[in-house]
Amino acid sequence: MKIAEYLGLGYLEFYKNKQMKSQSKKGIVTTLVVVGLGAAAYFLFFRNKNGKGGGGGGGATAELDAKMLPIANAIFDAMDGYGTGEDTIENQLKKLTTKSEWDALVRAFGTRTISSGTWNVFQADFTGDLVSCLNDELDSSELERVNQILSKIGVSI
Ligand SMILES: [Ca+2]
Repeated sequence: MKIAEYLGLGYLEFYKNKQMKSQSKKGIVTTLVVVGLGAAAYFLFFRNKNGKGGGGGGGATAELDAKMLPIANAIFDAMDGYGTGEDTIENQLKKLTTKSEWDALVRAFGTRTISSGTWNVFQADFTGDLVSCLNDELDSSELERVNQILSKIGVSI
């Protein structure tokens, strides 16, 4: 073997080695990128799934809850303080067209404290969800009317 050949072979070996190294480097980088993307995708999916199960995150549900918020607020205002705006409560509940909307309304209402009225020492404030607040504010004949309205969407309180 001529020295030039020897050098050439040596160079070829050196070159092959270098390529293999850079290929395995590329392989490691690719693996890291794939693992990273996988982890990111998993994290996003997991967080999304969690959001839906938890505090009412997910798209359509959150949208419907937001749509029901003005109704929840109007019903709250009708109950808050002295007296009760029965007509307002009934008119607001008549806006509901599906049980899903009722469920969204209950979520939008959440838990609230209804003032019994400023300086009302005869009755304590009431804290609860929509159903328990309505039960606290309405008398039996008013509740009957409310249930008649809600029966059209398959709800009874
Ligand atoms: Ca009241």
